[in-house]
Amino acid sequence: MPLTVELKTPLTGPYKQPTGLFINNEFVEGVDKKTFETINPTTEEAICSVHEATEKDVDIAVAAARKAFNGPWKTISPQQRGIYLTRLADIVEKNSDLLSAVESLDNGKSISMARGDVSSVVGCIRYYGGWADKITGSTVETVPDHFNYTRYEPIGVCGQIIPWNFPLLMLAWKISPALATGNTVVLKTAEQTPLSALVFAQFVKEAGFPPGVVNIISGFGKVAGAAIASHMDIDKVAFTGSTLVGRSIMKAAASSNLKKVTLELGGKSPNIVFKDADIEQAISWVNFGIYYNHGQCCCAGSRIYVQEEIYDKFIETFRKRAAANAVGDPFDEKTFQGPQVSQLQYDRIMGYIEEGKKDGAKIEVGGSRHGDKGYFIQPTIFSGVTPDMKIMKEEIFGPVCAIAKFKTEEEVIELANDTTYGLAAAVHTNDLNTAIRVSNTLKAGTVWVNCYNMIHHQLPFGGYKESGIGRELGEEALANYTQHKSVSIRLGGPIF
Ligand code: TXE
Repeated sequence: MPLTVELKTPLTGPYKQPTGLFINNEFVEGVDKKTFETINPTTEEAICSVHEATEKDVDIAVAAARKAFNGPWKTISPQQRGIYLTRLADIVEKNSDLLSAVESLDNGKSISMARGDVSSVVGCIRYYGGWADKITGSTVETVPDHFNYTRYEPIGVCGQIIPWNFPLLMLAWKISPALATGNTVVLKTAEQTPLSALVFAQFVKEAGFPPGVVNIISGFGKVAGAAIASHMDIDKVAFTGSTLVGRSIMKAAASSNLKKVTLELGGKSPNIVFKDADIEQAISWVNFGIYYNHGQCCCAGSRIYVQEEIYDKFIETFRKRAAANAVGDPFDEKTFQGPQVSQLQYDRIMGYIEEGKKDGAKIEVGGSRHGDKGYFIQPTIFSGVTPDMKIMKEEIFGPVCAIAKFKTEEEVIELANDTTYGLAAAVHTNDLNTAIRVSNTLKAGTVWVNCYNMIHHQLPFGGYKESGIGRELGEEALANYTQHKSVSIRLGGPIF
């Protein structure tokens, strides 16, 4: 199979799509010459095939990353690392239209959201480019005849496994802090969405990164993903995906070489609306909180708690708002919600909708397929949902939310924290005291007040409880990609 195919998108016209595995700055075939198709979720038809990595290819990519880590990458100054990253950000920015269009084609997200993603990708890479030469240790006074200092050293070869909901953005979140701190990477994309990362890979080479520093492979979780998690020469694995697979990654890391592990997993985030909130504003954010990216967000505000005094008015207005969300062709500029990413995700979500109906929750709006082609699901609201119902407990990862009413602040805090997850939460109120009191009590890595989904690369992001381990973004992510070394020098004086 060729290493490049000609594809076209409605916005860019024809373009050259790489299909190979990106190892050592070149696109190559897999050792076993396997390929797999990627499906357009809007049409349910194959877009093209890409080369598939197996364990043998993971070995080759890891060897390339190791060689680069021990060789050229080690001798490059932190400032130069930053220059590579900022140059990469500039090239990505210049190619925003192409990257956004490929993202919409392969993932199904609306073009306006894809553009937002690419703009965040640029911001994230540039931000970590700025960090590269500002990673400093400290001197520590212990006793007078010792001079002590600490250093932050790169961990080594990092394996990174990303999901399909934000293919380019997850790539940027993973590689940027890893490269800024001097690591090399082998990143596996999700099997549903390999295309945009392969277009991006060309820009890595163009930005001047030495061969082997960034390796990007397409492949399946159980084969290439599992090979990364259990590899004896990978020093750290970073994973974003389901809690189920997160556990298996941790087990594989533990039973191989005890590589460092960071995990960004699922969520079932509460979105709390107090009676004193600006109700129109709150509904806009609640709508954005659950339906943004078609509900395919780890931090989606999928449990909505509304204080009883405003419950009926809230439902009535929110129902109209959700029904008005434009669902359809991702390349239509007006579209807010495109198709779900795959048949499998479509079936999972429809299964949850059936569960909700069976359990006796009330459908306020939606609940069915949208159209007759593509994996489209109507924006769906369930009201009167009780804590024991599956749709209140489990991550649905689609355009479906569960609403319940509450009486008091104490009650809603208990309800909000009654989950095994802890990724995000939101509070809508005009009372500053309530906002701060509740935010500080919620067990979640991020709390938004009077807004939702306002993720920014300068702020750490990650989960309490079973939503993950470690933090991505912000200064905190640098700690996930460095080893801290203490050096203690005896300056003479008496020996004990
Ligand atoms: O995830 P998987 P799936 C949640 C969401 C969704 C559910 C299932 O609830 O409905 O997970 O989605 C790779 N060893 N999230 O099945 O399987 C896989 O190839 C190593 C939340 O798509 O976890 C892909 O690259 N890797 C989430 C990545 O893991 C393995 C985003 C994610 O796939 C592997 C996505 C294995 N054994 C889904 N099995 C979030 N936190 O944002 C799979 N993979």
